[in-house]
Amino acid sequence: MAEIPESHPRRKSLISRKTIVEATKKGLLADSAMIAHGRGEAFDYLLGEKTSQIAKLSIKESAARLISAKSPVISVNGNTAVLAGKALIRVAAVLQCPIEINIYYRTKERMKLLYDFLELQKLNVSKERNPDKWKGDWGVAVMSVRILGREEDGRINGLEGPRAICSAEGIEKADVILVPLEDGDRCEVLVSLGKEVLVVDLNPLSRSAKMATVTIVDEVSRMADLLLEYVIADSSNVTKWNNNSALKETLKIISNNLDE
Ligand code: PTJ
Repeated sequence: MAEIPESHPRRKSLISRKTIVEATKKGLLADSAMIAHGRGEAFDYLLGEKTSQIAKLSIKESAARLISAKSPVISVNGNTAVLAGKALIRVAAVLQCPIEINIYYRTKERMKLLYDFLELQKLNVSKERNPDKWKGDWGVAVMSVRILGREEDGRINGLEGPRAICSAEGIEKADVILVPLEDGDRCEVLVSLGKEVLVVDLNPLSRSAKMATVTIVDEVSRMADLLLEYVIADSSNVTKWNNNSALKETLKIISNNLDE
């Protein structure tokens, strides 16, 4: 694929597309990953391709809930792993929580490819300098993040078939779950099991966006970088989050963009 010039106005979006195309060729992603990505891009365009004030608040709220959780977990699917895997490993290292690979289109081959991909990313992240304002031994913190998912020893009660499979030490045990690009049914069941579900989805009208405890309507890699800042800042101030009104606020941004 041709080099993308530094000056290209849509450089970031073109790089993400390239990442998705290359990961597809390697077998990491679902067949429909590009369709899902395209839908996300369309919503991001409507939102001005930037993190809104209300999205920042929802990320801050999610950071607080993850920090305050007894057993937090970060669930990643194919698209999330390739677009934001490194950033989410950094978040998991600061929180000292596991990452669980949990994919909608589950095959043993994809689970193994994603596991190897994330273990390699972990090694790369462990060699980075400490993130801004974080104190401690970064290499040790990163390498102690467990990548779960392949054990398949847990179940999500209330779901049938492969989508119920999870890790006993991860999603099954968790009280707070960050799940980017989640499907509506699973989100609903996880909430009904009493778990706090923090969803990342650029579509403010998706079923998961409406079902979640906190919905972050933002692009997953942008939000992951900001989430890292907030978990390091240790803002553990959980509020009575009104998700419905946050979603309405987001829809207003889309319609107000018409007037700009
Ligand atoms: O890896 P798997 O097997 O778990 O499959 C992953 C996909 C994403 C293919 C699967 O979960 C799927 O089909 O998802 P949907 O139902 O198409 O939903 C994807 C949602 O994520 C849509 O509402 C998109 O707007 C949103 N989305 C797509 N890309 C991004 C995004 N949200 C945030 N950041 C993105 N980069």
